[in-house]
Amino acid sequence: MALISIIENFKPKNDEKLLRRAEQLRPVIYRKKVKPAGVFRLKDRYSREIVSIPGNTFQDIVLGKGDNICLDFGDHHVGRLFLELAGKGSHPDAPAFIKLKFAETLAELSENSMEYDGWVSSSWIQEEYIHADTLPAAVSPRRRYAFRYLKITVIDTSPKYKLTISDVFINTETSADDKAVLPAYKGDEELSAIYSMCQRTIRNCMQEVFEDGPKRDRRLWTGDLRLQALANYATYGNNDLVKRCLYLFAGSRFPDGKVAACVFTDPEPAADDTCIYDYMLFFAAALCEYFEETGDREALKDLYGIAQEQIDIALRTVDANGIVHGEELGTVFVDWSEGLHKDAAAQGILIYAVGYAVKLALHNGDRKRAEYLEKKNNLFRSAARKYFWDSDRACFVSGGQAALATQVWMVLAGCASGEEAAAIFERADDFSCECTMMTPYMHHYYIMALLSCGRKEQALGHIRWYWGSMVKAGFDTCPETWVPEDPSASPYGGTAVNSYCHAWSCTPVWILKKYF
Ligand code: RAM
Repeated sequence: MALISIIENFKPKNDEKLLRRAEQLRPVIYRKKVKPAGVFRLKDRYSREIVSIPGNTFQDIVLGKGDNICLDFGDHHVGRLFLELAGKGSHPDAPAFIKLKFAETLAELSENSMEYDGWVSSSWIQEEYIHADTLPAAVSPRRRYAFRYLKITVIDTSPKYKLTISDVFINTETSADDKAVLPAYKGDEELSAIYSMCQRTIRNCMQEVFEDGPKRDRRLWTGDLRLQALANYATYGNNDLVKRCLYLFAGSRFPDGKVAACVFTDPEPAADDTCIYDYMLFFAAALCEYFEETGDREALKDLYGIAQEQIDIALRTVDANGIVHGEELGTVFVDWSEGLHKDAAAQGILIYAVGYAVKLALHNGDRKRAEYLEKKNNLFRSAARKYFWDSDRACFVSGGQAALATQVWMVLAGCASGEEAAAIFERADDFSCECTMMTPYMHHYYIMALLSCGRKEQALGHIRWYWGSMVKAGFDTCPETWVPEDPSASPYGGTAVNSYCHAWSCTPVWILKKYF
């Protein structure tokens, strides 16, 4: 499913006061110099075969036309590259022409970007062609990159000279303060490895906002923010960054008041003309959790009305049977899995979000609103039971399909609970076969559903199996989509644009500390 929304003449509704507050909360960026930890080359430019380099140093390698050299910076980093090139042989009589390929994973290093033909722009693929007219030359691409590996391929020098690399380093960037990081979760080897992969992920996505991924799209998404904030509370505790992002979403919205799925911050804050029904509703959850974490009354006062407005907008799409029609507002996302029938999940998401709006109302001393919403939720739950519960199969069915994502959202909405819900998840594998969940984002909600009905062991087992399989596959940070049985799955029509450091995927940092 391609997620592309274009609204002609879209003009976001901006609130200067809220945007000014967001600006005041712009974070400090911390920088650190990182040198390569290893060096190797690929047998051929796009080969997966690694050839080791004796001595493991780059300074002695002489590169001619067609040669490549790969630098391993030892871990995933976000930052800017500095490279010093020199000529070897006769005086250079032609420019050195090189290609830089930045890769978050080893597999990405061997991909040929020309073969990518998906619906997400190929301009995200991290590569640059550079001419050095004179040598020696200091080369520093203007773009910030997210990578562990760097491949330098020499497109050409000249018959008179070859190329050497005299120095190379990354100046890393993050708004996560390593000195302020909270103690790590102490688990066994497997859980500790999962924790540190997840912590690295949130760290590297913390920039001037919580970026979904520092490779792509490098910006703020509402649904991502809700989970990023949780991961942040358990690790770096940069609560002002969460606040800044909430104010950005509130400060630039759809003309009709909807919180956009995503907000651009440069050159000026501007809501994207994309509405995701689920994300719009999660604004209330993110605000509620932020308030519970910080007790920040200023934010509650400024943003409460906007959070409740999102709920009211969604309530207007509920039909006479008590069933919501989120698709009238924008995309109903739920997960990237192809073929997922989303009606029941949309109903569950509404009930779930209304639950947070109730809590928010109580935090704000708004009893009447809380009671009104509680009543609505009871109706929505009855409607969900009536339309989506299949008593023969003893599970929820949407459009004839009993997907695991459907069960998750119905349980999180309280449409089944206790033993009934637990019995559903005892058969989780059957539902998973019906439609495989594709993102760690959806797996997060699965874990939360398991915990809500007392299946703690299954939840921990699932963290070990799912996130553990990322560690086993060699990821330093969490990928945005991950299907252990199909490592090259991509919702975009090609893995070249997949992000391998995606903060919606790193919630075990929070889950492990809170529940285990
Ligand atoms: C992708 C990004 C982002 C997500 C949206 C729905 O573009 O991965 O994280 O929120 O999809």
